[in-house]
Amino acid sequence: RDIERDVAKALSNDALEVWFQPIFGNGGRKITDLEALVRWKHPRHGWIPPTDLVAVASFSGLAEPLFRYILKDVCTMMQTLRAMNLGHLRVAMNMSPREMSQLAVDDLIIAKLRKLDLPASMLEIEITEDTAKDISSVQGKLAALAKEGVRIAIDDFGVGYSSMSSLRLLHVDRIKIDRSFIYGIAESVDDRKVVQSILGLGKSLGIEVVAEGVETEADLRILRQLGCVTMQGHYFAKPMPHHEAIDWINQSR
Ligand code: G
Ligand code: G
Ligand code: MN
Ligand code: NA
Repeated sequence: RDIERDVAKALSNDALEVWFQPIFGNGGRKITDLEALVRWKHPRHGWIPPTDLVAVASFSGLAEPLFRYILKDVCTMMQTLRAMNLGHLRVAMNMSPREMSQLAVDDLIIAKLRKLDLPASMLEIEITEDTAKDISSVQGKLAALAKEGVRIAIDDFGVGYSSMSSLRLLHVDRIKIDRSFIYGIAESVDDRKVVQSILGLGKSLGIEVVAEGVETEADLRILRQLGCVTMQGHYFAKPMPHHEAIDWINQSR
């Protein structure tokens, strides 16, 4: 189909962009990571949701080329950060359940990091709870990545399938609370309780918890009250192209 051909063309023409959104520690006071988010502006259809791009690529045999493309831009950002003496900042890359099960993501990542002499500890991968459904096909890959020093986060936590045991089996360093729970936090006691219990879970398992989708001052205040340390959202910063993200970091220092 047309769209499949367009993805192939975008990959060979270098027409995809990877944008970066800061993640903050210390109660929202200090940048700790950048989350990489792919962006594709189709010449006729405009901005295509990344999940659609990833889905099209995976059924047209382009999953690996797309993955390599994004990984390359992620590594370029890591190189930029190191050159600025900001090697303590990490870059987080999203991976769909399909990418996790179908691609040799561990080999691809480890080879790339070694080739560029980049420390594995600068990279975090974000998998979703649904990846944990098919635990046997991903456990070995995650173990290999964790052994190398790559960090592992569970994204969109609370809306998908995952078991408490999978958090241990999958070497999880971080849980990212789905932004649907943060959205209502100022109005909804129930959402606040969900967030509180995920924070408690993280604390008792020794897993860092990130609140995503922080959009207002009120969200921030409540999250701090609940003891949440790590946060991300439009209130702090939106996803930005490579150079804007670097300018943003320089200005906020
Ligand atoms: O950036 P945005 O809000 O449009 O992202 C929408 C969804 O697409 C999110 O679930 C996000 O995790 C996913 N996504 C963004 N970039 C990537 C990527 O590079 N790879 C994969 N697999 N998913 C991505
Ligand atoms: O599924 P995942 O958590 O990877 O989705 C990340 C997407 O969420 C990013 O593409 C980004 O565009 C979007 N996002 C980031 N911060 C906010 C926010 O504060 N509010 C909303 N509505 N979306 C956000
Ligand atoms: Mn994410
Ligand atoms: Na998320």
